[in-house]
Amino acid sequence: MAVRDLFGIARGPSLDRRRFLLAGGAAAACAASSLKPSFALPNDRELLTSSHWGAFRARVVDGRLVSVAPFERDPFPTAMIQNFPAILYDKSRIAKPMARKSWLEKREKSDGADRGKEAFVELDWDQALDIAAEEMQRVKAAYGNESFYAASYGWASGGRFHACDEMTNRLYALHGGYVDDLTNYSFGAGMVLLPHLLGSNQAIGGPFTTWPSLVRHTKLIVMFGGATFKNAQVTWGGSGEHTTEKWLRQCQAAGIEMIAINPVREDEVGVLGMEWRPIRPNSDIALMLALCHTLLTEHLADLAFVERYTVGFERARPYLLGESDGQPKDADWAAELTEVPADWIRDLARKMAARRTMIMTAWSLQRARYGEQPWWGTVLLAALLGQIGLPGGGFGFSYTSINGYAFPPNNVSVPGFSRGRNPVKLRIPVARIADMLLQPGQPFEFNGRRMSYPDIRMIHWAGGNPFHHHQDLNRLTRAWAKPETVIVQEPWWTPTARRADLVLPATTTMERNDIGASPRDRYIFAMPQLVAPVGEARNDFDIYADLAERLGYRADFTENRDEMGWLRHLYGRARERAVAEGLVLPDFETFWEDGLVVMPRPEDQYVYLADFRADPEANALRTPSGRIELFSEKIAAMGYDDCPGQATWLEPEEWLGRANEDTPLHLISSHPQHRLHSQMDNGPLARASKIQGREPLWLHPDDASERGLETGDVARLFNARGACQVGVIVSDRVRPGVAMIHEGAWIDPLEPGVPGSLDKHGNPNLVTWDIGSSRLSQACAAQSALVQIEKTDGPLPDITAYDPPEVA
Ligand code: PGD
Repeated sequence: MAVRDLFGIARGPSLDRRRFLLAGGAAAACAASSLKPSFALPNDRELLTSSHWGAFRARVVDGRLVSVAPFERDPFPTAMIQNFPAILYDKSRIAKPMARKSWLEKREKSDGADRGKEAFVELDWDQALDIAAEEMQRVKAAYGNESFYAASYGWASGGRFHACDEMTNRLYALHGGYVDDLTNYSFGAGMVLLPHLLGSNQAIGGPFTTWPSLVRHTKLIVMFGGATFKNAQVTWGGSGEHTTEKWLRQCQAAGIEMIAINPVREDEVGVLGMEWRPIRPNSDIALMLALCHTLLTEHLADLAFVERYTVGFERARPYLLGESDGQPKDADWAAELTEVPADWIRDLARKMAARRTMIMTAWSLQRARYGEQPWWGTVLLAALLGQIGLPGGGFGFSYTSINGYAFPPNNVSVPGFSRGRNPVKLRIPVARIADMLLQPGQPFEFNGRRMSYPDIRMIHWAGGNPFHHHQDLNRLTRAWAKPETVIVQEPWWTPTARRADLVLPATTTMERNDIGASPRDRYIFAMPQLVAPVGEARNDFDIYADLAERLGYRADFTENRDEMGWLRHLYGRARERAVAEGLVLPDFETFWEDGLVVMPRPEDQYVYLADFRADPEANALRTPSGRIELFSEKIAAMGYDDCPGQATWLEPEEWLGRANEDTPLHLISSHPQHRLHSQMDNGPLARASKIQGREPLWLHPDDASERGLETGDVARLFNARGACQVGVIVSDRVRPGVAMIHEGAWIDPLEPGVPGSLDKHGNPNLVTWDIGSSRLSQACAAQSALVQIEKTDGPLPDITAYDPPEVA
C-alpha cells in the first residue's frame, strides 16, 4: 500500500512504494506488515520510523539494524540519525539489571556518598523488581509520599506512548503520590514571566507569526541570540520535515535583512549573509533598553500603540529616561555594558522603526542570571515599535530554538500516555533539585509564593540525565549522596545510571512499537519495532507494569492494555479528535500498514496577537489588565530585587563586567551540533568531533595566544566550583573574553563519585553556577559563569565515559 496522503497533498514520486524496496532485498515494505512484528520476517527489510531527530528508514538485516536513510520528504534531515545503528549496540548499553554492591547488602544503611564509586552486582529481573517494590513500600511506610522524587525530568526518547517520564509519574501517582517539578531547563524563566506580561505562553509554544508571514511582509529580523540550524535539528516527538533551515533560507531569498546579536558567530551568519554583532554575554537587556531609549527620545516610538494596547509604560518610561535613577538608558550607557557601538545602536533603533521588523529572542538568553530581563525587554521594545499583531512584525521566542515552531498546531493531536492524578501537591522548580536535596525543610520563593523543600528519601528517574543537565555537578554529587535509594531506568550507562543504587535497563525507540507525532509536524508515524531488545533491556511500560503488579495496582497502571492495545487506543482517540475537526483518519490497521498519515498543511499566514490588535476589548489578554503589561504590579508586589516590576538592567554576579584575574572569561554552554543534550554523546558523530577525546571549546585567538594555546591542544577549564578537560579550537567565531562549549558530554571524573574531581571529558556543568535566575522563576542560569582556562601538558588520562562500570 502506498503512503496515504489524506488530504489531497500530491504524492511525490519518491513516495512511491517501489522506491522503498531495497536493491536485492527480499521483501521490503514501508512499514511493518504485521501488528506484532515477528523476527521471522524477511531477513532484509526496510522500515519507516520516527525520532526526536526526524523520521528515517531503517534497514534491518538478520534482525540487526544495519543502516538508516533519511525520510525522503524531509528537506533538511539531520546527520545525527546516522548514529542509530552504532548507539543501539554500543558497549555502553546496560546489559542486565544491576545494583550498587554495598547498597544491595545494606540498603538504606549504605553510604550514599559511595554512589558512582562502587562496583555493581548483576541481578535477574525478578530480583530487581522485587527490590524496587520493597523500596517503594518501605520508603512510603517510613516517610510518606512526600519523600519520593519521581518528576523524572528529561527529553527521553519516545513516541506518544513510550514516554517514560509520564510512566514514572503515573506509577508513583498510583503509589500515593510523589514530589513533582515545575517549569523546565529550556525556558523556565520565560515561562514564568510571560503569563504576567502577555497572559499566556503562546509566544514560546506558539502559534506565533508564521515563517510564510515573515517571508511575505518582514523587512528586518533582529535576532537576539542569533539563529542556529543546529538547534533546529530536533523536535520533541519528532518531525517528518525539518523546516526551520528552509524558512531561514527563504527569508534570505526574500531579501530580508537579518542581524545576529550573539557573542558567537554561528554557521548561519555566513550561510545566510547575516550581519554579526558580537555582544558581551548577559548584556542584551542593556541593548534593548537603549533601543527603547532612542525610539523614545527621537520620537520614533509608537505611543498610540502603547496607549491602546499596553499598561504600565508611565512606570517604565522614567527608568528608561533616567528620571528615576539618574541614569538614562541611552546608547552610550549601553555601549559600555554591551561593547556594541553607540552609533550602531541608534542606527538600529531607527532602522527597526522604519521597517517591518520581527524580533526573535532565543531561549538561551533567559537561561542566565536575571534571565527574565531580556525577554521582558523584547516585549517592551516590540511594544514601542508598535508592530505587534501586524503581519511579519512583533516578536517571538522559539523560532530557531527547536524545529517546527511558528506554525499553528495540527488540527489533530495524538494523545499521549496519561500521568494520572498526583495526590501530592508539592512541586519544586526543576532546576532547584540540589537545593531540595541539600536543604530539606528550608523555605524558598517562587513566583510570589513562599514554599519549602521536602525531605527526599528516594529518587526514581527514567528518561533524563541530571548528571549532565544540572549546573554545578560537584554540588549535585554532594546532594545526590543524601537519599536512601536511587533507581535509574536507562538504555545506556550514562553518568546518572552510574550513580544509581538500582539500574534497570530500558529499551530504546528502536526496540519497541510506538506512534510518533508532534503538534508541530504534519505527520503521524507508525514507529514499528525494528529489532529485538538488546541484552535484557525491557520497555519502561513493562517494567512499571510488573512493578505495579507487585504493588497491587497493575490494572490501574495498564488499564488492561498491552503495548499494541495502547497504540490502538491512542490512535483511536486521535481519530475521534479528527472527526471533531471534520477530518477522517484511516483505521489503525491501515495506518500501521502504511506507516504514516499526512495531515493538512496548517494555516500559513497566522499572525500572533492580530486578534488582540483588531479588538483589544473583545480579545483581551489574560493579564490582570487585559493588556500587555510593560510594568507588572503583580510582580512588583512580590518585592523581588532580582526581578522588579519592569524590564531592568541588573548586573549579573558573573559576567565580563565583573571578570577578574582568577576568572577572566565568560563561558557560554550552547546546545550541541552532534547530539541532543547528552543523547548520542556515545555515537560516532559526537565522538569524531572531540579533540584528543575531549569536548571542543572555542576560544578567541587573542585569549588563546595569551595562554599559549593552539587548536588541538587540551586545556583545563576551571573556576572555584570545579574543573574539566577540554579540547581547544582557536577561532575568531567567538568574541574576545568568551569561551564556547557545547553541553552534554558524559562526565568522566578522574575519581568517580568524588566531588571536586577533574572531569576528563569536558562537561561545562562542572563550572556553571547552581543558582536560580531570580526568585520569580528559580530557573536554570547556566549561561552566567566566569571561568579560567590553562594549557594541559603531559600525558592525558584515558577517556572511560562510555565503558561500563565494574561488575562485581
Ligand atoms: P538528555 O541527554 O536528553 O538530557 O537534559 P536531559 O536530561 O533532558 O537526557 C535524556 C536521557 O533519557 C538520556 O540519558 C537517554 O539515554 C534517556 N532515554 C532516552 N530514551 C529513553 C527511554 O525510552 N527510556 C528511558 N528509561 N530512558 C531513555 C536536557 C536539559 O539540559 C535541557 S532541556 C536544557 S534546555 C538545559 N540546557 C543546558 C545548557 O544550555 N547549558 C548547560 N550548561 N546545561 C544545560 N542543561 C539543560
